[in-house]
Amino acid sequence: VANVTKKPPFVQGGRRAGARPRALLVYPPIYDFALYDLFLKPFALLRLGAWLGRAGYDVRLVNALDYKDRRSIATLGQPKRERWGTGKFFRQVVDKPSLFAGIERSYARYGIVEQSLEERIASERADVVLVSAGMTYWYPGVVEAIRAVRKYHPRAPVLLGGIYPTLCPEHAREVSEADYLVSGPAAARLEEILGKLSLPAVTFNEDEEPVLLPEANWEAAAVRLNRGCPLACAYCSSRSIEPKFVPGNPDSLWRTVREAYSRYGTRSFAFYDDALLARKETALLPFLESLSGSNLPLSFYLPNAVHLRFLDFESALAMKRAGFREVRLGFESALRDFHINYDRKFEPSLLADKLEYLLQAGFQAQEVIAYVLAGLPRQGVEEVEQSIRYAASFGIRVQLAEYSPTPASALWQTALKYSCFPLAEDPLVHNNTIMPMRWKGFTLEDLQTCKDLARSLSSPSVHSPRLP
Ligand code: B12
Ligand code: SF4
Repeated sequence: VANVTKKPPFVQGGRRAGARPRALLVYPPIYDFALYDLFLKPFALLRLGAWLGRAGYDVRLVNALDYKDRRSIATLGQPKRERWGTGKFFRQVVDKPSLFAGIERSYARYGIVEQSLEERIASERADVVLVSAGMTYWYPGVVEAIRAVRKYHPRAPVLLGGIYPTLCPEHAREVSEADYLVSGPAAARLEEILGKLSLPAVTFNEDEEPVLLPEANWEAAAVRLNRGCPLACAYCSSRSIEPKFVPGNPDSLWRTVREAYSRYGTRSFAFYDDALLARKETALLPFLESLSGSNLPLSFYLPNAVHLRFLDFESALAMKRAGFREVRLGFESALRDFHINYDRKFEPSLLADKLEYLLQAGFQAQEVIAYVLAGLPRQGVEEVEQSIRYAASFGIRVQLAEYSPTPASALWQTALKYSCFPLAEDPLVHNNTIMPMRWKGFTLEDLQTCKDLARSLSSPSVHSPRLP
């Protein structure tokens, strides 16, 4: 009898028929002048992972920003970390791209060493690979990750989504080497792509439930309650990333938090919301109420800041009781005209009342941080100095948020007109460290002076403030 070896029927990517499809999520390394881990997590991928997992996919994550990788520790040393989950990443100084030739700062690759990244990718199997990209100017890490995937999984289709392909789709099409780009929300496009690849359709969930994987939950996790933002500030791209504001489901967030705590002991949670306080009566407040009855030892952080206009005493008190360790506020400027021109966010004279709510609720002044926006097109340094002095005069901490021009924001055309960098050609120069909108009225040296001023004035003493 002839020895017939019967080949198993294969579908896409060499997967045996009937076997669970394998989805590999890849969070790339980052190239930048500086990078601090203020709760930087692959949130979008984890959310997609939940959809894929529910549809029967075997979901695996390769996180290039892992800070516990053994080989990287042996080569580069252990990065300094804080117990609540912030800190440094592995860092290797690399050659600067030629566009940055005149910039006197070192440029670095952040993340696990290349050999570890490749080994992790090689050790996984994949029927489909999903890569997500953060800032537009972080695309070099995306290209590196996709090349590594290609090397070990030449037949696996690679999908790229997130901020970079959403805000710079043409550039991403030319440069990224991905097979499929997803700009903006994933649901419809993902369905279409998976269909084309003869892979099972995913099970969408409107709620912001991420898949819970151990390495995304060490010490800290990112969560999101509401999607999008009801405002449309001229310097922000939120609307093109998520076209409408969708208030979240407090029960679903509570499930996620409880599950992360019981499975992995996660105690710190950072909100990725654009507008956490918007529609708080049906979203944040009920969530905080569920929490306060639970007595779990949890801490909450707001790396993205909240809207001053939506803050009241009730929400301040509920946040304090629930374990918010700090409150970051999107203050931006003390000048009324700034808000009239750019964001209509709030009346700056309201800061005093809003801070009073926070202090009465039990927050210390040093636990309150006001972001002041610096480096907008043709913004003068005096305006930023005034805003720093004004916010700091309440005794709270002040931090600069350095402007990064983003395509699809209302200020983009003005930014193109005044920038001395090729913003439209290469997203690398969206990087706020180089101060893309510098001009004689606000130089790099002025920016440093503002940063020093903010640092020196961020002391706990409380004075009676006066608007400039
Ligand atoms: C959370 C956040 C942060 C966090 C984490 C950053 C990060 N990238 O993870 C922190 C606080 C660290 C941060 C910091 C800053 N941020 Co920020 N941040 C955000 C925010 C609010 C969310 C980003 C995020 O992770 N979203 C998760 C998204 C991607 O998930 P999602 O919506 O579920 O994704 C959907 C789709 O995108 C898609 N998708 C996503 N990935 C993938 C992958 C695949 C394969 C597929 C198929 C689909 C897909 O599917 C999902 C479901 O539909 C955005 C604004 C926004 N609304 O997005 C700004 C934003 C990214 N930040 C911005 C800026 C300017 C900054 C700062 C420079 C601010 C400052 N001046 O200091 C700093 C710099 C960061 C640094 N150097 O460390 C800009 C981007 C600038 C740029 N050039 O790219 C944004 C867009 C805000 C803006 N101004 O418009 N930020
Ligand atoms: S800057 Fe903040 S308030 Fe303004 S549109 Fe963006 S997310 Fe909304």
